[in-house]
Amino acid sequence: MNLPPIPEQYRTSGRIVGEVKPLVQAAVKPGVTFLEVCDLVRAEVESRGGRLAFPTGIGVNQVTAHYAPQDGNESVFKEDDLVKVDFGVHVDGYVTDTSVSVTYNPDYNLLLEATQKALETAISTARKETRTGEIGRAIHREAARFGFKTIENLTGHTVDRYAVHAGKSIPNLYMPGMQNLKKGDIFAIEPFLTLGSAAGYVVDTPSVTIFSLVARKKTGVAELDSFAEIVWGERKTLPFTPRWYAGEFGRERVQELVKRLVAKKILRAYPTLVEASGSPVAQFEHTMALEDGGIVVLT
Ligand SMILES: [Co+2]
Repeated sequence: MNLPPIPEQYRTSGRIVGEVKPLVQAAVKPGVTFLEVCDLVRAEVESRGGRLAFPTGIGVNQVTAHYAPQDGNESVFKEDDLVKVDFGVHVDGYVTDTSVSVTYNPDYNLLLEATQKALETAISTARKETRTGEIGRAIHREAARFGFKTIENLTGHTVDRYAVHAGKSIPNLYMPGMQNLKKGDIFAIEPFLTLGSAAGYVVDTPSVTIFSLVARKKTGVAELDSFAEIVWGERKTLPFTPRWYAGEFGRERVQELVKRLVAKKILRAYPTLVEASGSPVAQFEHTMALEDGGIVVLT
């Protein structure tokens, strides 16, 4: 039985990601601020008719995922940093997700090369193999070949309409008993590699800059409900960052509203994740579809 074709919006979303990615790679330079790169991603995505699927993540060195700078942040990229920019686009809710690593520090060249190779190996494995554990094994093996480790508690993931993580995971090392891929799945593969001497896993930090609505639910508190309603109107359950609403509500006020909605379990919080031993982490990511004819890379 042939599958219905994947929604055209996935291809549009992936094409936008593919066009914006080289602009991002070129923009990350010593002296450029984190916020300049976030603003560039947003402007380039929106001028092509897409929307951000989640707040653009800026991960410098050991900062591995889920960090979105807020207004007033004056941090700049430095000469010896390893920088990851993780961004995603949705078109009508259809999500594609990517990540690139950039460095001007020659000490990290091999780590970036190995991470890129691990992604390529993972994609060619996925062309022959629907067992997600085996894709993880291929990533891990490629990392080890270069003397590096993978981050064991971060994974690739299926995506769906208005969902960045749709249920299945693609691990970065062999894991038994995982749900396998099937035709029609759209998924991101994202190897994270770090030094052989590193702990090889990430931990939460107290910094939280990314949130999403758990559901559209009323609290009975007017100001909370009106904020949540605005978020729902723009994001549904897709992630957002307080910075996006600071203009409308004021920077401090948004932080306060968000905090109260997290306490009421209306919002989910995604803490910034860092490598446990403080080691630098590299990441590359593509989103692809498993169609009748095989794997099609969308991004
Ligand atoms: Co991803």
